[in-house]
Amino acid sequence: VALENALFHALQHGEFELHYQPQVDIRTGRIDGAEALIRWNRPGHSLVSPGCFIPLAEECGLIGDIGNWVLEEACAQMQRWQREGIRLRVSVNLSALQLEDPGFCDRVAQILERHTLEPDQLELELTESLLMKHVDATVDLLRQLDRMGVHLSIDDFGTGYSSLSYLKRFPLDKLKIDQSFVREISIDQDDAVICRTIISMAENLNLKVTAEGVEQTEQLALLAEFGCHQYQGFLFSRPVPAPELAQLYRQSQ
Ligand code: G
Ligand code: G
Ligand code: MN
Ligand code: NA
Repeated sequence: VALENALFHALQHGEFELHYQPQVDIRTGRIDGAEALIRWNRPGHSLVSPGCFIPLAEECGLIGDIGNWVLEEACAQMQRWQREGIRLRVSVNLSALQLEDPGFCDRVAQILERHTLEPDQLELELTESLLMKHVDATVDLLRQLDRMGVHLSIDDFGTGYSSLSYLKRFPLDKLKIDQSFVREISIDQDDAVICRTIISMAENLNLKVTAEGVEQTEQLALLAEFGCHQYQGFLFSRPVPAPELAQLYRQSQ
């Protein structure tokens, strides 16, 4: 309960911040996107990991408000960058509960409009388990978002228990290969085969592929050979505050 109260307080007192991890076009080496990742600067505490407080926010019902704050802040930041001549697609992680809000689609449309952004500048990251909940309602909602022009990706791809049938049912733009398959790609033949297979399947389904958790040049070389489009990982950069992302963007152009 103490932590729940602290989360509520954090939202009201502006203790949350977004960091951005570059997403890099493998062929050109240029940053063409960034994933927004929430950070909590809790006074008197060291950094609290979202891996810890996001599940708590989901349990105590604060995820809706926190998720809305994330969307709002990510779009505000895109607008600031746009004014500086930096044009990036920003991806935002969604929790299942956010899709249960019947007003979600309208809210996204309003936020984009208020920040004079094109819908295709925003990407929403969904997990397989999220897609498997309330399949029918989710399909409708995702179709609305897709018609609006918002991009949709599957996060942590390959780690869910779900069947692949949803790749046909949902209007997706991108698969993000989970970092667990990338980690040993250059030493484990099975992981290499999994990555290559995901990439070629995605190619055939007209989906883009982002590899996550790329830390070594050997991993990047293999992913490039397999035809992967984009990568994200400590090899290029950790998630960083917005001003640093702008610097990295300019250096990469
Ligand atoms: O940066 P990392 O430790 O930064 O993120 C840990 C976990 O928290 C990841 O699974 C990531 O998807 C999740 N996460 C980070 N930011 C957000 C957010 O804004 N919303 C949701 N739902 N999850 C987030
Ligand atoms: O679950 P999701 O993919 O949204 O979360 C991304 C998580 O992966 C964040 O916690 C982020 O900090 C972390 N991450 C990003 N790049 C790397 C990397 O190269 N190596 C490792 N170990 N973690 C990474
Ligand atoms: Mn993610
Ligand atoms: Na992921």
